[in-house]
Amino acid sequence: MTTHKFVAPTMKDALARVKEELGEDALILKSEKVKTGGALTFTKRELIEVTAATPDEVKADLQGGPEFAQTLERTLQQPPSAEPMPQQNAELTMLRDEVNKLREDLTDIGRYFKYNNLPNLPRELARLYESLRQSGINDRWATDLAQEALVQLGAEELVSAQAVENYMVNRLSRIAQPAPQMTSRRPAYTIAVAGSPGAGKTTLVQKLSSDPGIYGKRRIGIISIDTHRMAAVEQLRTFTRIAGVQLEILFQPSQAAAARARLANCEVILVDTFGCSVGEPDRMQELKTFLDPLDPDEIHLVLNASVRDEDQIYASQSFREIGITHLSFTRLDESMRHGYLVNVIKAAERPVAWLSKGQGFVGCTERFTPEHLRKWIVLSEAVDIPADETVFSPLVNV
Ligand SMILES: Nc1nc2c(ncn2[C@@H]2O[C@H](COP(=O)(O)OP(=O)(O)OP(=O)(O)O)[C@@H](O)[C@H]2O)c(=O)[nH]1
Ligand SMILES: [Mg+2]
Repeated sequence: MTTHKFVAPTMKDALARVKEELGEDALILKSEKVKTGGALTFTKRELIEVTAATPDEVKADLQGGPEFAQTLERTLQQPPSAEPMPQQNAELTMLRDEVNKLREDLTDIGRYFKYNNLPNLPRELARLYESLRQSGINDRWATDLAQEALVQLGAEELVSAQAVENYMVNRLSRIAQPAPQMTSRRPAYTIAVAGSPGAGKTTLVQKLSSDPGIYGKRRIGIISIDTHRMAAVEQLRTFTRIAGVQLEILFQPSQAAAARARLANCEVILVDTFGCSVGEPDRMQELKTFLDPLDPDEIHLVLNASVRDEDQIYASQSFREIGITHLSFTRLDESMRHGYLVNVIKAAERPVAWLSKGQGFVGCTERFTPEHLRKWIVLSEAVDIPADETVFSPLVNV
């Protein structure tokens, strides 16, 4: 068969020459790297050689006998070379970039229709939607929730503020789940608290152990592993002396078993830990070496509710490695709205145990329930929509 060889510095140039000389329909039979130049290595140059033929030339050869067909088949069956040529690499990268760009454009178009062309919402749902957003629930998520409610609720429910509210509280409580009460009745049920410095861990331990509405009436033991600061040890010594609570201080993880044994008669053991900043992997690892031998039934990540939700989410991700089982929030008294906590709970994927507000030890801590969710997302002062206005078009910036 008549074939044609084209040698050029790049694949692009070689293909351009093939097209120019053999036309658009030319068939590429082979391409390979070839070296030209003198015998000396440094004078050699790498070029691309493309073997091509016109469709008529190929056909003539196939008609002429099976030999070329077999050669062609063998060539096609050859595994692609392990290392694609630079030009092929460049072309693949370009193609991949194009596809990714197209994908991004499509996602943007999808988002535009989803979030900017949200159908008009019935008044009660529009009101709750606005309330969700003002309470701090992520804008996009609030839009998804409103759309979902529009599909799920019947016409009668959609005109009832109560029905819309109940739907949303139920929906969110599937994500922000209240932690079940202590399940095991085994003695010395152990609850550890962990979190960033100043999150309110020690205060929470003091509240849980002294509030008669919580564990205040039970036999409580406290284990402290916060020996980094002598002031912290002294603070707990004074508290436990006054509260009549047994205290064990752990300086080494190896002391864990003996400390637990001394507290064996306690119904609940609370473990207070040193604060770990999210950027301190060594400290986090040290915390884990203390907690592992204590084998707590629950490990609560204590989060300061007045910190930005993104930072709380970041903390929740960092503390995952120590085996966080629950979330407890403190300092709720320091912020006015709390819907943004649902963003944190959603990201952390852990049930919520305690909510704490105020510095007093008694009466400032509550078990989280769906009713808290209701208070968080239904803001009485949320944008009021005039009674005669039955529709509302929320616009969300993409
Ligand atoms: N307003 C308010 N202050 C709180 C609350 N909980 C704790 N605090 C205060 O926050 C400060 C830090 O609390 P701690 O309990 O010492 O925090 P911690 O996480 O043990 O801190 P480190 O041991 O240093 O990591 C103290 O001044 C507490 O009184 C709360 O719910 N509301
Ligand atoms: Mg502390």
